[in-house]
Amino acid sequence: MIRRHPRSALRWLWPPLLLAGLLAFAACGGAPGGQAAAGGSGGGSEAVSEGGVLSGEATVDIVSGLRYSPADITVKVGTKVTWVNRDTSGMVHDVASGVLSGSDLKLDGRFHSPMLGQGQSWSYTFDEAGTYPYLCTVPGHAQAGMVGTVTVVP
Ligand SMILES: [Cu+2]
Repeated sequence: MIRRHPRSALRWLWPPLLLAGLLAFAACGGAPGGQAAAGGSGGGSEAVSEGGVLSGEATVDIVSGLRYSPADITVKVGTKVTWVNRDTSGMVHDVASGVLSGSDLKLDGRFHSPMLGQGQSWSYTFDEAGTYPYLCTVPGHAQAGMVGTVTVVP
């Protein structure tokens, strides 16, 4: 039975119910059997407590002050990380896998972006678990603190 009001102000009746439907898709996963603890094979465990493991896609902003933001992220294997140069000073920066040793750059060649101008971006997909320190190779930048780390977890 439907009752109709003789007067109805329908023009503002737009409840945002569609959003609820989109969220319903996110509930998948879960092991049906429940795995017992398997025997660990040695090695130190890498703590992942940065506030959340990112997956799918992640973005690191290159910001003014010679910094990556956030400098340290933790992602699942297979995550595509995109660095975006948002440094309003107009300086170019890059993203090179390696570490700072003293004042020397020690690149390991796992990845190395081109120089990114303001507004430009570059992406890399991490297909193997591990720890990936990186830095900016513009002279003086890494030494000033322009370093970061991507931690990739299974
Ligand atoms: Cu730089």
